[in-house]
Amino acid sequence: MEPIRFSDNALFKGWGSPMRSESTIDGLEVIQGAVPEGLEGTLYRNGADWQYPSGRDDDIFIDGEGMFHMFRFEDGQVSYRSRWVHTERYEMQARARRALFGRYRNRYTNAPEAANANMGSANTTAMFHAGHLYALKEDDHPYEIDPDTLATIGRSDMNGQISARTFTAHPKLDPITNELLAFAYQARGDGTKDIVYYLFDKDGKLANEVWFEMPYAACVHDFAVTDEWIVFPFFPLITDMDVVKKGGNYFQWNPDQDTHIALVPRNGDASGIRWFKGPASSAGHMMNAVREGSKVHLDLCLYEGNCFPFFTTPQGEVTPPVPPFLTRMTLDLASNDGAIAKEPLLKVSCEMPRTDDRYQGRPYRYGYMIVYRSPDGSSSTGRLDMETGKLDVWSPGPGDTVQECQFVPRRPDALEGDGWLLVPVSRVSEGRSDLVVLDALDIEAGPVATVKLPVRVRSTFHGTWVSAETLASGQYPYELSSGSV
Ligand code: V55
Ligand code: FE
Repeated sequence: MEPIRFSDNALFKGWGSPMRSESTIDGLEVIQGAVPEGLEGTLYRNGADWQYPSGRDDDIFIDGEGMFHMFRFEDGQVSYRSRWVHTERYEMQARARRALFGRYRNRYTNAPEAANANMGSANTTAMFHAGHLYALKEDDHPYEIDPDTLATIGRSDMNGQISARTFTAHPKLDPITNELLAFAYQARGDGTKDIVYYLFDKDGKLANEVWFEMPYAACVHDFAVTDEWIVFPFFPLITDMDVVKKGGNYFQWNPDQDTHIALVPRNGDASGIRWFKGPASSAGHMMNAVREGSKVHLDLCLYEGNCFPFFTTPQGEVTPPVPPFLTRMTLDLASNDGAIAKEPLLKVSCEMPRTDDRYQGRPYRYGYMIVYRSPDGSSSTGRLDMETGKLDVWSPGPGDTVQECQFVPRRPDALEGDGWLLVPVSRVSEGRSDLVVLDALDIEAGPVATVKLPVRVRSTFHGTWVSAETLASGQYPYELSSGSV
């Protein structure tokens, strides 16, 4: 067999060094404070780890096999479990005892036996809808996961309802209506311009499906929703199949192409789509979208340039890294100029934006994010009051970093912002993690509980909270209360 040795890529050093192991820890130590009463349920997180060294020097952090994590809060205790997602590619590689998949999303660089395999690593997020839990990656169908054991149940087309070849890793679960809003891009295969918007009802039945074409074969990592319009941003990170077939990057940064935004009617069809455009820019993540009369506001972590410098230009140029800033893009349906207006919302750079999920697509007051303001490489959890512009910050300490937070309402009908923030903290110097519980009303007061992990939760991208009640019933019991705290 081939020796197991990872390359000198900085990805595999320090905090990023591959874990390649699964954990089961019942009753984690609570080293500070106490788990709040009423916090009963499971935080599911998904990330990437490295099953085998690729033997290449071009690995990127968004690749790697899905490692699915759960933190179960039950009667004041928290238990942790992590499991590989047993995708088709994970299973093939486990049998071969080596990497068979090459460059990110590029099947032309796979080992011959994997040339026609499904490419999905299921490494990006967790989704719970209509009683089912899934691990998602945007280039393949969902994989269903057992919510208690994290065993992989299998690849799912949701009862034959996903005719696209792919499915987003940024679905929007409306916890008020229990609808699932989702999409698939490059939906008829690698390099295709096809995109489809999917709306599923509370029981998981397909309720709307709108196919249309993107201006180019974009990377559509995230989207946003409102009560009437679904917002699809297209940034010029574009797939060129001639390049892919030669073993090149799956996406290339095209600064001479425009940013386009399509507004698709939430309950209508493709004839109602409206288009907007502006200069090249990019983003991974949307915080929210809201409709205000004839205007749709899209709040996102915007890069005035290329958000992924490892994707070069068609000329092979590496573009300089640019910081993401929370920005409001406004699209006016009453105007015919199709322009995108831009307004900065925060001077500090930030990523992984979240809200109280009950307010996705609805007028909202609070945003939560990872803020980058420390020269020492540490990061903090922020809460932005969109009404006053005030940013509250909780920092884990020098050198330590936070991962994306999860807002949990204190009660199903709590006011907006009244709840907890669950924050995975990377104790970089100690090579292990904590899970911190903040009171979302006062994050600067510091954690109400710090739950210690003896292991490293090395990288997670996104996740979701499933209360004990939701797990039992399959439905979210949340209600909208008017106003915020
Ligand atoms: C992104 C993340 C991905 C991916 C493509 O943040 C884009 C953007 C975690 O995986 O495959
Ligand atoms: Fe993402």
